[in-house]
Amino acid sequence: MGWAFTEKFTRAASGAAQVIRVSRRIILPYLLSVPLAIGQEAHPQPPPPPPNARTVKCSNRSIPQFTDITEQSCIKFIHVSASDNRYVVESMSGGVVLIDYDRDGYPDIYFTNAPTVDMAIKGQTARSALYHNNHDGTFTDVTDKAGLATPGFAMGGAVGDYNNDGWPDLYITCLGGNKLFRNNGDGTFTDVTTQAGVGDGRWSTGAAFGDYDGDGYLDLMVTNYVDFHLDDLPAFGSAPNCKYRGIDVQCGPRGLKGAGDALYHNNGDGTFTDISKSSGVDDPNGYYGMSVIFSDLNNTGRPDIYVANDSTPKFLYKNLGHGKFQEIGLESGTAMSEDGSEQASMGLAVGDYLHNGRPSLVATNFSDEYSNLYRNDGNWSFTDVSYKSGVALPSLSYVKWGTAFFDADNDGWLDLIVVGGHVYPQVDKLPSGARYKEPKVLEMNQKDGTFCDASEQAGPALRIPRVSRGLAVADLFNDGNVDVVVEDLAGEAMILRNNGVAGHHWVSFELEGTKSNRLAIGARLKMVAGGVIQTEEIHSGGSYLSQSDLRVHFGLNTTTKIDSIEIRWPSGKIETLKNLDADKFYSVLEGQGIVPAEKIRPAAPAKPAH
Ligand SMILES: [Ca+2]
Ligand SMILES: [Ca+2]
Ligand SMILES: [Ca+2]
Repeated sequence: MGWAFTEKFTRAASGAAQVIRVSRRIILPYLLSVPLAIGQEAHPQPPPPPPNARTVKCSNRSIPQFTDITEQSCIKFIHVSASDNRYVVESMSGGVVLIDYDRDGYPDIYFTNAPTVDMAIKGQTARSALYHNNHDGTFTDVTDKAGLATPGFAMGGAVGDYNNDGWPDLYITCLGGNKLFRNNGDGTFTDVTTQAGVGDGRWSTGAAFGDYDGDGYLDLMVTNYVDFHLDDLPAFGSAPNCKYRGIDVQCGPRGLKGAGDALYHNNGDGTFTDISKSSGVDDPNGYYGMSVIFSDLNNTGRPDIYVANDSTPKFLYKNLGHGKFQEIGLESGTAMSEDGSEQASMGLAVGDYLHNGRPSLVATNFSDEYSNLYRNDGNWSFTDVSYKSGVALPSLSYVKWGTAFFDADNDGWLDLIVVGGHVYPQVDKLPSGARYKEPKVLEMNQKDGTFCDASEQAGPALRIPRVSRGLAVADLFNDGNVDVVVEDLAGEAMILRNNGVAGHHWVSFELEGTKSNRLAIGARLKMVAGGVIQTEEIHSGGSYLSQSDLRVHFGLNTTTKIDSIEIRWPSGKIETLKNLDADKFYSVLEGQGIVPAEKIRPAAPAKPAH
């Protein structure tokens, strides 16, 4: 993708002195890569890890056990998959969306599904599924009543209350037309895509809600992948871009035309306006967009946007206000690998893993391309600490997708999980290297900016090789431990119950905005407890095409008291709560502090008149 880089480089070089410093670092690899880019394989071999890179296994600490409870949970979801993934569109689906659609305080689960190309050409669909959380470790399939079985050739989704009625709505990305489903509050959803004007129609992948202009209504960012049409299919193995280590594979994304991205402004009346171009996030060069997340990366109260692009540089959009964004991926150090290579980025995580009050960024990448941990040093400067922190090496050989920062052991420091699974089933024919099915990796925060690898100490379920894609986290059973939900492209979905670490405390907050958007997406929480300050933000989107719980969970280690928690609402209002007990779920209403849970939940809709 030399062309893509040229444009990026030109833009960067015309900037400030700081930009030139960054550029110099990448001139050399860029020049070297130009001749290779012509006729290169789908995924050129990236440079090996630095000689001092090493994996530190966790020791002298309790590692929480993750138990596969899928069978007992009565979740029987299996994603449709092709046996040989002859087309790139058959390799990418499988987003997990956690949505407490009935607002009973327990997260429910939506799994996206997509047909094979053969099925789609014949007009056949694949059934996505909504599972209601029964509070007792089991779930009930409520898809048909909800009306969410066949949104389309579905990829992933995001949750937001776009009309501020208190019922979380569902946006589903698809190939050839996305869907916005309004939650009616009675277990049913209505497809409002057309009146809302958010269908897009391209091959959409990532989606995230965020109120970028602070007007109290959630706007919507959508990333698009490849300009792909079922009636014009690229032939399997037909070009250099359709080869991997010498074997024939699906074509793409390299060699295929990319698709731009979209930002929709919420007009507050149930409609949206496409402001992609005027806001500067339309991606005119068509990078291969995957996941997207809103996060206020410089603590100004204005959410910025980070986009993972496959095989092209990632975008960091700084929110300038007045509906304008500036793309500063390269200048900020968050676009590429440390050596200046484009990476095939799939998933994203955001978290204050260092307790420095700033959200740092993780991007998951292809096999042999390390996952990036970009440490947020403030002032739009990020440092790639991927190898130094111990994050990169344990998952290096896998194709990495869904990911999340979450406090797995409730010690007050964010840990990191990532799921793997190759795109090409054909790699199993190769004598060595990556396999189609790959395990998961769990890395525990060592409180000093580094992580240790706990993948082999957290129970056997994590190490079973699978073809995973989406991942979302939530305390599914309200026991104080954050669980993990994974969707596989090929095979069954997986519920991993976190058994926690004894003696470690926690606290959880569910927020409702009044002036702010009602689900308080974008709210920032700063907690002082046990001598440390933790910060969190409420996010829509992220991971790989997935949505985690909107409640904010903090681990507290052995502390049982919270000194203070400061909430910066998306409206800009600051609210501080003091002296709270641990091991509780708190409901907070903007401007009124802690309230009973019923007070932040919407009333059931009136039964329609007969
Ligand atoms: Ca629920
Ligand atoms: Ca807005
Ligand atoms: Ca931890």
